[in-house]
Amino acid sequence: MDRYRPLKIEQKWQKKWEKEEAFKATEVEGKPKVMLAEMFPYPSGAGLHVGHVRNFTIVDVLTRFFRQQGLNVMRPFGYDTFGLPAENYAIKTGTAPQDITAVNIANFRKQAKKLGYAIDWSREINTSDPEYYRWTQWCFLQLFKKGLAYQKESYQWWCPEDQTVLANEQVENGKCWRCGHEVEKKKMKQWFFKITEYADELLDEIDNLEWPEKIKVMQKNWIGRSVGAEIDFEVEGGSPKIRVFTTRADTILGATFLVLAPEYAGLQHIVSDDCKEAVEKYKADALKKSEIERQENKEKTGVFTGAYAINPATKERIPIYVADYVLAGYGTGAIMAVPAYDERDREFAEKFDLPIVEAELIDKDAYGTPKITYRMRDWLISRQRYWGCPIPIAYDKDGNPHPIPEDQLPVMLPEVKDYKPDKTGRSALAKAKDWLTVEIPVKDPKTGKTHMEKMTRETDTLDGYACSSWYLWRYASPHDDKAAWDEKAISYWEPVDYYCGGDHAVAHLLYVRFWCKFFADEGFLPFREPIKRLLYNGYINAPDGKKMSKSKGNVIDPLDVIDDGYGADTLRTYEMFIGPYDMDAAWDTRSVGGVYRFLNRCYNLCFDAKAIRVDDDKNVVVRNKTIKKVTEDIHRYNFNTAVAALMEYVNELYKNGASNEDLKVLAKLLKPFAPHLASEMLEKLDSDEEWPRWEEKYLVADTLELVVQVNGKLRAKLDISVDDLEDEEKIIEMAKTDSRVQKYVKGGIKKTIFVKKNRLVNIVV
Ligand code: ANZ
Repeated sequence: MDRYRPLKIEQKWQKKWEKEEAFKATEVEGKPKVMLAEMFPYPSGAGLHVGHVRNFTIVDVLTRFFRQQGLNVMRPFGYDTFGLPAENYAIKTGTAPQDITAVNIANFRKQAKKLGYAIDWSREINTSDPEYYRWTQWCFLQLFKKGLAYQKESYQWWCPEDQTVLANEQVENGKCWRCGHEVEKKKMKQWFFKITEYADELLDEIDNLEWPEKIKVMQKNWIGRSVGAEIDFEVEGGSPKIRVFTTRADTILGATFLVLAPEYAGLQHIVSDDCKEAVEKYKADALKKSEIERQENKEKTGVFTGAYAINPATKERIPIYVADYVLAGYGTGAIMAVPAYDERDREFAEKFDLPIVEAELIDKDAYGTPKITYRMRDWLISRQRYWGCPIPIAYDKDGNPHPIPEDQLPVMLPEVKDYKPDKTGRSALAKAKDWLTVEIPVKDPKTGKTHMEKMTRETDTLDGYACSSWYLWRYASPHDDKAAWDEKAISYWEPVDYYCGGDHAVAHLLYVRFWCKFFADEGFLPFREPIKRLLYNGYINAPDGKKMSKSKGNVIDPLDVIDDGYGADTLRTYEMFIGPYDMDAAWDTRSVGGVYRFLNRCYNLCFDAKAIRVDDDKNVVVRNKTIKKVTEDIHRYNFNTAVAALMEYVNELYKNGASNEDLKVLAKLLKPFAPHLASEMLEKLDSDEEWPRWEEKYLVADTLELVVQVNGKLRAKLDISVDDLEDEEKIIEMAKTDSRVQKYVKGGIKKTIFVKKNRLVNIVV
């Protein structure tokens, strides 16, 4: 008997696919398309891990599924290569990040090919390639032209020992991650993208997206629209008025003091002379805390400013405090404290012995003006780092920023020897003396004449999230040197139909949406939402259920599974079988073996001459049922139950014997998961790969009655299939949208309850 030899089979098919450029995508006018992508990886030195494999395989299953259905499919690939790991390695070893990155990409590519992914390798992109970042710079310039890229002073974490700016995640318990020195906040000029300009649209359109509910909620909370009012309070002694933001203007009669954020602009004009020292000291301490720490429910701290304001409603004189529970970047950075109604204010009042007045509520609009505030801030994009996309700006002698003309792009990253930031906190680019000076054409506003002017380049680079904010569009025309993306290609392929990732629920996904709306407004994009459907996959944990980490020594290298002789098909199928795709799952080595045995059984059914052959009729019911189940499961992203259905099917075929048709169906349904083995089977069966259809007539007996109640009263009975009973979302949707039910739920649904064992849905309105 012939034996299943995965490595041999896989090599054979991978070679063939490579040679034939089997997955190359080209636009075909009028032919329906599907575009799919994963969140492109950072190619780390450690290579692909189990999480990548899960993520990429989900995309691959869908890719192959749609290909087999005859759709025009594009599945590109890319690398998100700028960032700190390569830079830190460069600082430590002196190796250029460019070189490190090239090695890591080559490794990732090799590994991805070993997994048999149906990637169009001609559409491979790399964000640190000048061919790519030229257009990241172009994107920046468009935002700059419209005033959506701007500079302002902002507080940054600063390590006085390393003389460097730190990102939030590089501050551990108030100390520098590298040297352990206590960090400070330093005021520095930084670049921002004005994402807040699109806050309303970003919020309002979330509901229309086919995205997981939890991601939608996270995005909404992040944007955090808050409807309230701004109210002005006069300050005694003629200092400028203090404007507060409140969502409870109706509580103003109970406002017994004001609180300012320590960073409040103009604080120095308010504080009385004898309180200056105490306020300064308090401020210095507060700046060492992160916003998260400041919002933690610890004992309230604060300090009196020595100044008083007048409550415009009661006309009473109320003290002004500074406290770090009031944040600088939210609202106006000042609040009216109403201890009788607000918990935080109450704690503060109790600690500082301030009056707590249970005043009556008044009309919201009596004082102040309506105001909408957002929790989301503008996006800070400048990094004092070498290994990033250079910001295409230069400064004249007065320090005014000028855009580098588009025809001078890309602003190339210069080669340097030492990648460390300089002592003033500027990136290593500041040490590239030749690179630093540039001549730029400047138009004289009076004469209209253009002359060349010597300027100094910006030494900040862009946040890596800027590079990943437009890469999905680059896939449409990845090597275009005329434009960031080709208009025709992008209107054919995009928006992206399926996007899959297990990270970046908020930042990245919000940034892409923001850029999309901006470029749509500028006439560069024919759509306003970049991603139709999002799949958010769970983590794969170590066999002990804990997160895999090098330090715990519990890391599973997915490629060991291949090299141990199990092969890529087993690895892929196992990671789809491991559990619902959106839930975390623990690696189980025994189960890997189980999947391998299953594939082996598939192989033997097809290739073992002794396997029993039967008529097509014999398995017609189970065959049709399996087609339906696997098709619908893949559509619903239930990859694990699709694999389980294939396993059951194979069991049946072992029991009953298999016909040629049974085997063809098996190979076709198996192909998205185990493409090499399935190709080998299809070749032997002399079959195409076209996705099979089921015939309803073989599935009839399987309907049940579902009872729908509204507030406990029977409103409809529906006929549903047995399989539907497993799908709560679908059941509830069918119940809600039934014409007999609809008139009772018009006023809005409070809750739906599905009792599976009674086949009953109760809708509470
Ligand atoms: C008086 C008041 C009375 C408030 C009351 C609340 C309850 P959201 O819903 O999150 O927008 N606030 C305003 N600016 C702040 C800042 N920079 N830092 C910390 N807190 C701030 O919350 C708005 C409420 O949070 C505002 O309404 C203000 O307190 C506080 F019974 O004003 B309120």
